[in-house]
Amino acid sequence: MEEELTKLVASLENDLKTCTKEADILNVKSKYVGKKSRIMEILASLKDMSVDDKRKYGSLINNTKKEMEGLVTKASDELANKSNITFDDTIDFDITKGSLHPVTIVAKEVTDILKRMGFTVVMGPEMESEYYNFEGLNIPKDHPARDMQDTYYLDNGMLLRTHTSPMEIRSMENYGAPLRIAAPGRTFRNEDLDANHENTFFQIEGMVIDKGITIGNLIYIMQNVLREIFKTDVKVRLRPGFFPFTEPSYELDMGCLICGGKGCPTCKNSGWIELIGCGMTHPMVYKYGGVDHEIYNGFAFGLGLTRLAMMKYKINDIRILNSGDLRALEEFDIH
Ligand code: FA5
Repeated sequence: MEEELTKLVASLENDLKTCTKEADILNVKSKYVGKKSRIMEILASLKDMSVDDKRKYGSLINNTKKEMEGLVTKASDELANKSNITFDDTIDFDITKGSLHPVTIVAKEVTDILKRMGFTVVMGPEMESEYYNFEGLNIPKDHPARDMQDTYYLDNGMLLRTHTSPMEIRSMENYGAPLRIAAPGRTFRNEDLDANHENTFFQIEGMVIDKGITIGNLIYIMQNVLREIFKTDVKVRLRPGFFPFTEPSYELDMGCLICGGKGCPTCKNSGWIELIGCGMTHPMVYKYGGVDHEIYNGFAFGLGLTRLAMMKYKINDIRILNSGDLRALEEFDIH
């Protein structure tokens, strides 16, 4: 018995010497002092020993087990002191395989274009108050427009922002007029999912406030952004829309690039993808934001970045973008 226990300790010490990372030590620990280890077997056999043997070996076995556990802890501490960082060799760090997410790429491209046109980029919270998401945008409680954007309400009385438009009010409050901001970010809606509707998607808000702004300025900016993103003129149409925070309001659709406008499941056979909501800012919104509408006016728009990424990279189903499935994303030519 004494000899076997001595050998076990020696063997454990040898194995611990070969450990270079915490995972190795855990393996050794399980081999020597784990549930199915030899020392546990010997310990369990104590109960069947004669009273004499129990007296003779009981404390020796227990002390050996404690000694072995102590050796493992010591080796683990020594390794941790050597370096706080341990690398797992099984992870493939080959960076040539990585690429930015398509939405990240178009978000950066759109913000860069807007920055060149004099816009300041601002970021806002994803968890919003009802005031900034609705009231400040002229959408009072019980207004039917609240049903247009099915909202995730939180237990703390806040909500997940349904659009980036709260940044209009926050920016007016923070910077006043004149103003030219772009606010990209994640937005959330309790939607039924389909090929072009997600419940988590990205928008970028744009707002311009100055003197003598017209709808022509709005159309010019939309055209410029799309021309620079697609490097060519794309087919668009502007149709009347309804938003309580703009008057007049418009929806801008672009010709579906998945089917070339012929009609497909992505555009629900219409040949068009709804991309941007926009309009001339409503007088009530200036009031909430503290801007003097006697002097200033302007426009705002909310562009769907996730749908823009779909069109740019010919991704036929929006759900692919949130799936986290790299194999699916690798199919698209993203550089
Ligand atoms: C809005 O969200 C308004 N806040 C836009 C706006 C801003 C109007 C400023 C006037 C002034 P809308 O719900 O239409 O509007 O969404 C704008 C864009 O976001 C859509 O055109 C679309 O590109 C994108 N979008 C909307 N819902 C979804 C969804 N479920 N999945 C993916 N993209 C969506």
